[in-house]
Amino acid sequence: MKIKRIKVTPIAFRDAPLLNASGIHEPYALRSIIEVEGDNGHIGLGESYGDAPVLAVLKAMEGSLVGLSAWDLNGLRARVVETVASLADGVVAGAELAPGSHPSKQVANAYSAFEVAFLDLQARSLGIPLVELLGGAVRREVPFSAYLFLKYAEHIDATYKPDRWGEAISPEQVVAQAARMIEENGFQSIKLKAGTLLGPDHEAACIKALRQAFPEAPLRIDPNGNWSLETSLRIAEVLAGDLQYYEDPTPGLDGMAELHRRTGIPLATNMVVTDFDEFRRSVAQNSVQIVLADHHYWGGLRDTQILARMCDTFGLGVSMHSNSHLGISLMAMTHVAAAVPNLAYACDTHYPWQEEDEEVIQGGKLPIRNGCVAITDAPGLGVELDQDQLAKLHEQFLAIDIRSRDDVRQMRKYQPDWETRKPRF
Ligand code: GKR
Ligand code: MG
Repeated sequence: MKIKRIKVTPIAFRDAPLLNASGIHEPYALRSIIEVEGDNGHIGLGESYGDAPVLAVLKAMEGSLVGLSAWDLNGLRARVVETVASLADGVVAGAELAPGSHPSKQVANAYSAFEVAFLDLQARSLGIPLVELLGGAVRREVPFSAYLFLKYAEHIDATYKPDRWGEAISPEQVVAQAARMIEENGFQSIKLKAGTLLGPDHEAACIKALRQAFPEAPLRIDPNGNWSLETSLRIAEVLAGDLQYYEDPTPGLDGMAELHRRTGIPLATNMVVTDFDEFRRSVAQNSVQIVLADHHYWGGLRDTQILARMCDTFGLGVSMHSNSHLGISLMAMTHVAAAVPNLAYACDTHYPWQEEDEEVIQGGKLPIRNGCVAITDAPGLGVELDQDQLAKLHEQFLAIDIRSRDDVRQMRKYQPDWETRKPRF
């Protein structure tokens, strides 16, 4: 089976005013939707970042893959490497909180975007679920966690009406957000995004309130490296006993290693271990105990399985990181997670934050039941593209002026003197 046609479509969908270490989400998130058509008429789907530097590579790949065998993943990798090298001069910095958009990840993330679509095409052609190409499902239902954000009620500059979640600034509001997200999706684990301008003590108070409201739920807090070692040590003392793991409290492999040495608290990351070289360095100094994988920048579904195997070999836990995404990514995450035997923690997903009318797959948003996304027997990823929705979200992309995610620029609309400073606290 040869590749007959490739189409990469940038899209934009509404995103809530979620606070984080860089600042605040912009009113729209960007993604790329990838369609890979084989000469047998089947179409494989992929979803990746939509930021300009990533999009430039994905677009440049459109012509170079036609005629390649859909089974030739080594050939795909070689063509990605060639394309990235030919574009090297045009590269600009990527968003810090979306590690996959960083220039050093260009090959891994472009390869991943097409690898998923190639695997989807292969599986559809064989009439089997994609997970079977990954060795088969060790679980049919993949657990995800409630991913909470401190947030404003509305954007300062959006032209659309406020999202349905309302403000979440006080601990009581954060508990209400959790209750609603759990009620709607059945999540059993809870993660709070921290590192925001509200400060570590306020965020620790939110965790205390969550602990009281949900005494049994595993809890995580993720300040995205925005706390100094001293602050991380102080908050570790406050939250000792409340956390399942402490995610990226402080920057760098050295800082994380020192924090673990002094507290013994399990540390998770999607920031200091983002490739195999950082994995090696982390293992050498025991910087982290849980790696949050993300196929979008770890080089695809098969490399994510290799990462999981390495975690097993070195006695580390493995789970999954997420940025704002739609259903194709959710199903790619679910298929690979279903094929990872040592996945012992509920994965992250931003999916509940995405609006009902902005899913790009047929049938609308995928259900999350009992906190899990299920693998079905449908071929490939098990989802079909809704071309009308794709066209609508592409129009939306064309109508806005955001071309790369920039949460700092957005925060300056609220606070003109807002600066990039890490760690801030
Ligand atoms: O969407 O604000 C956000 C998150 O902070 C995201 O960008 C991070 O990459 O969710 C991510 C994380 O776990 O660090
Ligand atoms: Mg994180």
